[in-house]
Amino acid sequence: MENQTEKKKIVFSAIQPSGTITLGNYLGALKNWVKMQDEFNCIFALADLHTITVRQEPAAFRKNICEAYASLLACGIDPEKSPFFIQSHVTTHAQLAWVLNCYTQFGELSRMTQFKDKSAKHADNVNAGLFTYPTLMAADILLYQADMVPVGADQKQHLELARNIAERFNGIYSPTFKVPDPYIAKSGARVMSLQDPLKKMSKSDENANSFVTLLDKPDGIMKKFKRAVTDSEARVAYGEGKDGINNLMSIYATITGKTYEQIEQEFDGKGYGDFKTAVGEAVVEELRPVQERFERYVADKAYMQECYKKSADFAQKLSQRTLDKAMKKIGFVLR
Ligand code: ATP
Ligand code: LTN
Repeated sequence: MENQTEKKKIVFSAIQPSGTITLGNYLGALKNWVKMQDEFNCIFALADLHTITVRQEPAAFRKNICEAYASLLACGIDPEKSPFFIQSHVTTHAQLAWVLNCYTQFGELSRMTQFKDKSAKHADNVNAGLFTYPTLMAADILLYQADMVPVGADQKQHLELARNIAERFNGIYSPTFKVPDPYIAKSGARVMSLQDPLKKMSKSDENANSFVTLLDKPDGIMKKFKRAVTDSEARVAYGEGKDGINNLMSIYATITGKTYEQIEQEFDGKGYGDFKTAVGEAVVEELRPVQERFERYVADKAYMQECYKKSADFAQKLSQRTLDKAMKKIGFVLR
């Protein structure tokens, strides 16, 4: 937290504690968060307020929050460098979200594909929070005057909305919010389901074979990769109509740093079985140290509490400045 100097760019991102963190979350977002910590002033959050847009069972929700916090520490998020707080601990998020709701059009929110997908999936609970979720996400980002937001490709539309809201507000009043840029990595930004490679890998998929979590045991990971859906061509090569193989190649490339060409050469003349084993082994090795650290963190509740408390104090102070600035411009009388 000491290095929050003025010059470095500000990075903000968050993840929902909606289940066990997947390989998709890790490769699409978290790996980049960890890398960005030295170069930028990073601030990270567990977006627990977002998670209740889908009904949660209280005990499981509480457990998911603790485990997600420990998982991110295990991935290498260092709260000494990058404040890492729990969204509901910082009061400004819900406050600014309300304000921004009044600067967001019904039509804009209606176009969000995540809203359409999730309301189809949870047809019995299409609540107002699910609909206004992107304004809360905009508040998260704009409160910290973030320059950059590292996310997976599925969040691009929400980021564009956050930019539009910021520009609209700045246009009505005067420059108030930094207009943030998405940071979407070239590799790993869209990890697909291992069972249906046309769908994104998601922690809330009913089919557990479709995703790999950060906490899956090595033999479980190997099994899931061996069962991964591919095609009948039996040639390890990137190409149209080979979505399953393309996905495995993308996972392997993101972890090993190899190019698709190098991978094609490496598996020239070999079958899908060998390739799937290699991808599974690469994932197991990548996750091994994360899993070891997870066990230590999750057992140390006192340390986690100290980290999220300190981080929330920092975030509350910093974000209050932006909230006050915005409210003053609107005409509110500050306390
Ligand atoms: P849910 O299944 O509950 O909707 P999720 O798995 O999509 O959750 P989030 O918590 O919404 O995960 O996302 C956290 C971060 O991980 C975001 O930056 C998101 O873009 C990224 N992400 C999620 N799924 C993938 C994926 N399959 N590939 C790459 N990045 C992903
Ligand atoms: N909406 C994101 C999680 C999220 C987020 C954010 C990401 C909540 N607030 C702010 C980046 C910045 C998701 O569901 N993946």
